[in-house]
Amino acid sequence: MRTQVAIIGGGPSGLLLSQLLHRRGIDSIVLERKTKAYVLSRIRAGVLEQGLVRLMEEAGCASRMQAEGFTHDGTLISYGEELFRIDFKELTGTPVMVYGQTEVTRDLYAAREAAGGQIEYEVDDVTIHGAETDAPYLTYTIHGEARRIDCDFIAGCDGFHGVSRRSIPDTIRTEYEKVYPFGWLGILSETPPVSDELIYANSERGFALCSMRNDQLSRYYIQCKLSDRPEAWSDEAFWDELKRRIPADQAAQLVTGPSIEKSIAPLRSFVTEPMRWGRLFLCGDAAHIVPPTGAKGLNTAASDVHYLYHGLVQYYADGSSDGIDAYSQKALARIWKAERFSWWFSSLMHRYPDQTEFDHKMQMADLAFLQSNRAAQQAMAENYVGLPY
Ligand code: RFL
Ligand code: PHB
Repeated sequence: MRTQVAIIGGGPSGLLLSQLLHRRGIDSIVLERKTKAYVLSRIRAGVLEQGLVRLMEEAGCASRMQAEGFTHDGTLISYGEELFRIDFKELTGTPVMVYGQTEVTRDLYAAREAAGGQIEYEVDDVTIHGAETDAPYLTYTIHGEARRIDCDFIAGCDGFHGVSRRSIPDTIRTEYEKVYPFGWLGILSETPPVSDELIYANSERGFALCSMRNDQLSRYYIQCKLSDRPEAWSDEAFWDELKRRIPADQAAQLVTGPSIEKSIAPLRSFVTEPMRWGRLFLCGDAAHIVPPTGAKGLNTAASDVHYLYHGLVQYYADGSSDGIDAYSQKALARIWKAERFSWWFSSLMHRYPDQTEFDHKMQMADLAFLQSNRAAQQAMAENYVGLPY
């Protein structure tokens, strides 16, 4: 088989890139290791920056998001007995969109299928060949049968555990990593959200987050030990712990119910440089990970897709490789700022096992400053709604 852009990974990065390229007459094939049902069963991001909203519009995939998503003009932060609001709209003129990654992915699959786009599911042993030549190709197996795709470019959109990043020789690749000494235990429940806006809570007992998918579907997280297992947390134990970590008024109003999903995610900051090796380009979680506290993971994947998509369109329109040559540098410049914000917001909101009383006082002073200082709020809001690209 032959295509212009071979895309490894059918998560949001790979599907969005494929659909955007299709709208500009550039063909691609997406290779996905899992089934579509499996990809759609992963509960992940919930907060979309306007940059991603615009890309979904450009991809022709925004109508359900516009109808069913929720625009949030601010967020709530609690610590000790305090609760305050960061007003995104007033501070930056920009809101965020609450619409689940599962739904984004579902809409992108529907668009690819409607356009007759080629997606190969349940592929194994994807191997990258000739990335440093003008004739790269991929080999893989599907249901035991060996196949090959020749292409002009390869987009590595295969997430943190994919093959693309590891295909770049160690001599070329530098990795930067910070692993946090706790995880997030998350549940999804068919209950009305406790608040119209998200609540990020720094409590004596650890971090908690109240989020949502719609007015009958809530998403809650609590900081947990890395050694915890989701099966060991009963729904009752989760709700009790959550109530102890959020402000008393909200705890009193919290509607509880059975969880329909429960999982633990570790927290990690990670960046690989460069994001390009010859004709291979890394996008999204394949190249970088942020802790979820700033809701930046899917949104940084989207800015990568934006830069790569425009570089490829320029290449096919007028033969100029300026855009693709600048890809790694432009993407990384934005990534590092999102890494800094996610690291800062995580450090501010969690309890660390080795935290001293001094460290705790620093967190409280930082939160009190954020609560009372408009410039600090503005910096937080600009980062949360997404830096421009
Ligand atoms: P994905 O979603 O991991 O998709 C990669 C796809 O590649 C496939 N794959 C392969 N296919 C073929 N061959 C191989 N060898 C392959 N290896 C892997 C995988 O099966 C998969 O389908 O990466 P992508 O597309 O870059 O998207 C990134 C986002 O999924 C991720 O950044 C976000 O979910 C992170 N994240 C959040 N981001 C936000 O912007 N806002 C949020 O509110 C937010 N909340 C979260 C999050 C992530 C979380 N977890 C569980 C990690 C909350 C959580 C709890
Ligand atoms: C979510 O709804 O899953 C979510 C929201 C905000 C975050 C992280 C996760 O910062």
